[in-house]
Amino acid sequence: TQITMNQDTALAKAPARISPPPLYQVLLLNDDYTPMDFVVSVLQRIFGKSEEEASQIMLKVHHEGRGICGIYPRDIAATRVEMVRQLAYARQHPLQCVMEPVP
Ligand code: TYC
Repeated sequence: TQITMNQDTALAKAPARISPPPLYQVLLLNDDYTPMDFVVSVLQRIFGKSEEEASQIMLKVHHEGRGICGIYPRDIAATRVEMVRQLAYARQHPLQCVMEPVP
């Protein structure tokens, strides 16, 4: 009989180790002009927050200067930042939305 080596023996590779996608937090920044109810509606429409949660995040931004709207893979974070900017631009509000890598 003949003994053969196959890929599971001599040529076996280490198992592929895949890493999860890098995550980004999307933040709103405070300003003096954007109406509170507009910020709340953005948090509901773009980030799927309840009115209560949206109000809490808006007030946190209002008092602390910035607040996290959500944490997403890069493309989803970037799309939501663009959507917020588009809504704010259309209504002529100075609302700023940014994304940054989760530490
Ligand atoms: N500071 C704004 C006001 O007093 C409200 C506000 C909250 C603006 C959150 C931006 O990201 C923001 N009307």
